[in-house]
Amino acid sequence: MGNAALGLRERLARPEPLVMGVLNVTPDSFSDGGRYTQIDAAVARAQEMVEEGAELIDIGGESTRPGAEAVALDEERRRVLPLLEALVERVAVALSIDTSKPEIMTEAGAAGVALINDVRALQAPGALAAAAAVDAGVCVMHMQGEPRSMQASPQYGDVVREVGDFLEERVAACVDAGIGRERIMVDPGFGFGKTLDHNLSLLRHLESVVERLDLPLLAGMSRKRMIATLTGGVPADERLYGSLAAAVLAAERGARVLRVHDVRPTVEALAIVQATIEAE
Ligand code: 7PJ
Repeated sequence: MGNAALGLRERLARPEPLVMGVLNVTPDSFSDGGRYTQIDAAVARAQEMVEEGAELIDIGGESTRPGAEAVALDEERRRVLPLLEALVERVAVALSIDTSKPEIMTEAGAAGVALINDVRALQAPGALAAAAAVDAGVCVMHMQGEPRSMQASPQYGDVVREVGDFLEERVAACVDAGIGRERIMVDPGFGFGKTLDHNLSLLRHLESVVERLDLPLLAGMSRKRMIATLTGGVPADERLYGSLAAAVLAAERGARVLRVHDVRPTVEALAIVQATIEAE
């Protein structure tokens, strides 16, 4: 049975927000040991996140952090495909592949992935067609520039309007390519070619983005620099409290999927949000 059969779409139709756990497989994420050890470690981490309440696991083999260099196709394939195949067999939640490469989309589709998560919004040549041919959802994200240089000097007239315009255009491109609206999620791309003020405007006005696009919205702010900047520059593994506040604010404004590193704390925080939304 393909992992896609686990019903991400049905899950998104329910009102509770869901947590996507981040599983990075860049060389520094599960250091030392051979390839099997790395796969075992990554599978164990995925299982841990599922036990903590993750309903989606996002597998990423290309670092898209500010300043990161591009990764070659073969290298990305080697990082993510054996792991994806192992996870499809061993975890009982939907799997997402964080990629911009059409070849990886096709191969991940054959392996049973449930979501194609593309920070470049399917703009690479061949990506729309590759995603359209896979039986999976897609997440299109806004980014200004490219990871290597995107934080140099991000500029917008009206960030909320421009991000909305871009997402609307990409949704239309998806639909034209044969990707039905029921398969599409959108993401404003926190931290991707945005200053702190841009990120905060997007968060403050997230509800208007949700209403404009009228599609499930994914928000990823976990441990990002915007959290550090607002909390005195704390290192990445000490950004939990700020990350939780950001996830709560996004969920309260209508985000349906929260992409996070700290699954259990986020699941617990979101339980309070959802109970409050449902209260009399
Ligand atoms: C995001 C992502 C995000 C989506 C990364 C990091 C950078 N995919 N992949 N949204 N961020 N859809 O986690 O710091 O915000 S990688």
